[in-house]
Amino acid sequence: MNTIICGLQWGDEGKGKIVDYLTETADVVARGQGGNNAGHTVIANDTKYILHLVPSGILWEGKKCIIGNGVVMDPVGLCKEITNLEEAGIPVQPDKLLISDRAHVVLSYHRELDAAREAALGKNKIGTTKRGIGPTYADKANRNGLRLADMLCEATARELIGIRLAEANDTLAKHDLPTFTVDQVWEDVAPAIERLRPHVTNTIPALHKAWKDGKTILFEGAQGSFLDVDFGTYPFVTSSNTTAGGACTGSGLPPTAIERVVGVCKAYTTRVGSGPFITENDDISDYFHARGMEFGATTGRPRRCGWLDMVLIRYACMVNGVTDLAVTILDGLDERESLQVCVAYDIDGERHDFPPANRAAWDKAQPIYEELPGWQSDTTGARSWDDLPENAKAYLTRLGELAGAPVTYIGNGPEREQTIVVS
Ligand code: 2SA
Ligand code: MG
Repeated sequence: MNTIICGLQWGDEGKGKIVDYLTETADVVARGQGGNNAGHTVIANDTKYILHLVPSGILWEGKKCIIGNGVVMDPVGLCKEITNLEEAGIPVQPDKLLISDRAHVVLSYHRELDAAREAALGKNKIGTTKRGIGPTYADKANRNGLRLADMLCEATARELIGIRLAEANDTLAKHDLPTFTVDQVWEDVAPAIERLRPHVTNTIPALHKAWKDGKTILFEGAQGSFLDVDFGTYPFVTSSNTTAGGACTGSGLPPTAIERVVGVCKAYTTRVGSGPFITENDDISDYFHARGMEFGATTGRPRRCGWLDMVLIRYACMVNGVTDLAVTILDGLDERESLQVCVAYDIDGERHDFPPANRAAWDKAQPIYEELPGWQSDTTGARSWDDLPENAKAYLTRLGELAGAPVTYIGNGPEREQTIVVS
């Protein structure tokens, strides 16, 4: 079944692990949005891999990986990632990793512009990963971006970079930041472009052929639904559509090809970067950080942590059309005595079942909690639904009810085997 996997919270839901699990039965694994702001942690054969741009399918033999047109691709970052994989004994041949010639390219000035904007915003900053994601998508929408196809011809690339730099340098100079010459930008990226050239192709016919040949295609979402530029906690979002629709616009595979949407959420909530987080809780944050858990996979930043927020997940299930839920890091709650689940928000004394749009309402929203008993036992060894403690089953059942979608997968540890399928 052609499947989209998407995050239902603010990213870091453990999508990498679920993608890796579902890859066993897939032929093609594709990315349709985001860039190397993503950090997907996968543990396979006792080795921990952190992937940023390369789809997790690379860790399997005989799977095709596609970086689609909707991705913003940092050529230098991608080359580093490929080198790391090859050094770890994972081959990345051109026919194993195809990169869309329509993907927009992140260049050095995008990273600078990202940092400049964050600095200018001061206390109102978004908390971006400073990977140049926002400025690259902005250029795409503004029609002055560079696509990978343009980068394959030095003369075209230099000309387009020159046009863009005329404006970008003004902005950088205004912030007292160093400006760029065309030579600098080109030379920074040229070796990476040469390295990637054999991978670059029109990925759309390849994807359609796979579909028509009855192959199974898996879309690996990056970030989460509440970082979606349309559906998220705007403006504290990333610049792409992280929800299910983004997989189609970001790859050229139509919605009619999609048969299943797996929504991934943690058994609690985390967020990295600024913006509203109604169930945030210092005690939970300290608890995870003390265990070395919940640090950003790309930037190492400590993630903010809190209770499960079903207002978010309910809405994300609607927007993504979730057919199956995957609940990860259930074991993260193993030691808790009692658990809070946010079922609605109170805003000015009124109950809200869905997230608000306006910023003042987010500032005023208070969680309405339902308390559930913890299970206070180790779930990491469970291999089936029946192995789980009763209170854990009750927690997951309530989660599914509130979400309006069935819990099909449960993650109870980082290893591939620690994935329970609920039949
Ligand atoms: P950006 O860089 O423009 O996309 O940042 C905008 C917001 O999106 C958030 N964002 C993320 N949130 C969670 N995980 C992400 N990936 C890394 C990870 C992040 C890290 O897996 O941990 O290592 O810090 C990710 N990427 C973007 C970001 O925090 C901003 O709130
Ligand atoms: Mg991550």
